Amino acid sequence: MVSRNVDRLITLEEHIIQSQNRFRGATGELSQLLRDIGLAAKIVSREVNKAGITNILGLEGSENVHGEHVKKLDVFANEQMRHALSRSQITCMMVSEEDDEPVKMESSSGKYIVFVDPLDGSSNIDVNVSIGTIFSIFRRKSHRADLPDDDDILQSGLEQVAGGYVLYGSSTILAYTTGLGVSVFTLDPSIGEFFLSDNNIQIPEHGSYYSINEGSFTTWSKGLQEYIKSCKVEDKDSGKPYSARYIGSMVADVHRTLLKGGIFIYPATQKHPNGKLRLMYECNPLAFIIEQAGGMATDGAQRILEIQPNEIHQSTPILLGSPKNVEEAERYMKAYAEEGVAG
Ligand code: P6P
Repeated sequence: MVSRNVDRLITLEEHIIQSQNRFRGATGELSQLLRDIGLAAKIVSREVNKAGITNILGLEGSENVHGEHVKKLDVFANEQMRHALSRSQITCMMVSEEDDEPVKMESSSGKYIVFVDPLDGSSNIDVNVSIGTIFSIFRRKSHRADLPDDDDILQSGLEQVAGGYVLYGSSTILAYTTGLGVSVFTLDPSIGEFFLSDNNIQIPEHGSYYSINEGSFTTWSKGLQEYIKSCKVEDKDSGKPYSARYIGSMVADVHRTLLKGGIFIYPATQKHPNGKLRLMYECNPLAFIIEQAGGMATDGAQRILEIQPNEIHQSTPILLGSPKNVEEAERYMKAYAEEGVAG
């Protein structure tokens, strides 16, 4: 259970409290919010891991073997996150991939706004591929006596106070950062505790994996096409040819990139001219994690975290991973910039 930079069993709760003590004037509210998210993750993990057995994969409205009203897992996960966030009255608003509009919490005086993709990659559930929950936490700008407004919601990723993800795979892991490095926890389902498995994780400076859906190759920019072609040609200095790895579940592809290095790309394509992945509840929190681990995350031209949002569900192209890999990809894309999106 204990692994890198960890010399004794530390639970998620203990780690959150210890981290809180490093923030002068911390009130414990962010710690409570992170613990609430951890609880929701345990509940979702239990359902994800028994989905195949209880036929919960059914569409909404049907009944499972226990005669329970069956929800699709992403609806279930969204409800669990909403319950967790409303319980402690610390969150004034939740913005979810599952809800068209921001959801006002019972307590409009809460200090935080939480963006969440409750179950990213949910289309992979039916084929037992790893899926994930992604969360991003901002402090409201408006006074707690007022109702939250657009200025509270449309903040750049640089304003995040915390970000992280849960990966429901062969084991359930939770990774988060509050800007003091990235810590990764592994769930021991037998006792329902997340234990610290990697503290202050650092992404390799360079990696030999590239991760992109090559099915849309013909619609990429010329520069990206040339970069990916270069990944397949022998070049001893850079360890090419690289290995291609693409799971099609962002949290799983990003977690592998964090641990093994390399680059993950979801580019602009003809079908998704602004990219497919969502800025506020997919790209921002994962960019926060990758940068805190010493990596890079850009849209091909600027840091993801510096993008000023104008819409809660807007998407963005994204390249993230080891600095050397992202820098090389950007060099290719800039060199051919005048070509635009090919095809
Ligand atoms: P494509 C899953 O549906 C998702 O939102 C991300 O988790 C994943 O990275 C991406 O879409 C995969 O998209 O177009 O390659 O199937």
